[in-house]
Amino acid sequence: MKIHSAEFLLSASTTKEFPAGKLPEIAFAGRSNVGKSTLINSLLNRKKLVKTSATPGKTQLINFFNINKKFYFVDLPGYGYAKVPESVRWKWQNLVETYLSERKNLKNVVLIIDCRHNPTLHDKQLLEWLEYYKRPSLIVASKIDKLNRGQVQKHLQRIKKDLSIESTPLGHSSVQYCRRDEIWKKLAFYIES
Ligand SMILES: Nc1nc2c(ncn2[C@@H]2O[C@H](COP(=O)(O)OP(=O)(O)O)[C@@H](O)[C@H]2O)c(=O)[nH]1
Ligand SMILES: [Mg+2]
Repeated sequence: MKIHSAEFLLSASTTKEFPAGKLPEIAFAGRSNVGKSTLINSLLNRKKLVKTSATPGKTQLINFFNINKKFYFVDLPGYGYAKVPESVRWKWQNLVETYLSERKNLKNVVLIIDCRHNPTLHDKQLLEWLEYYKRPSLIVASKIDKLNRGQVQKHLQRIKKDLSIESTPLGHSSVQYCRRDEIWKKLAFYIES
């Protein structure tokens, strides 16, 4: 995909703030700190369009980015961060669940899992949820540069088995920029369909 423009549009804290119009959307979901914002930057070839953070739990809003004035990338707040107060967590969950279940523009949800760890209960619940709402998803295993070459396949197969999914997750590293073309090819299909 050739990126001509990539601009931050808005941060939504309520459903009323979601952008109007019909542009297709690709959302990025996963545990806090798994590499959602980094993957977006890596796909767009931008270093700092989306703020990344070594401190987990920073993004509490749904952030929309307008790409090529043709579609949106949507950075969802990360889940599973223990230090967030219950009341705040409930609010995010509500916002994200409404977005995922009702948003007509949403074409695909990229679920990101850290390749080094087993998928969490939250990851599994989200996937079941997406299946229930018949939302197509793409599983990306992040940070594969943290594993030895020989270990990568083993870890990808373990994630596949653990999530009971049909295709092997795509392993990605924002350090080595690997498999970006493959991820784009899959996403382009949903953006264009
Ligand atoms: N080595 C390595 N570090 C990564 C990779 N992706 C993300 N990170 C780091 O992981 C941390 C969290 O990334 P971020 O994108 O902010 O996670 P988010 O909370 O899911 O949006 C940051 O310190 C990133 O630099 C990757 O592919 N390889
Ligand atoms: Mg983030």
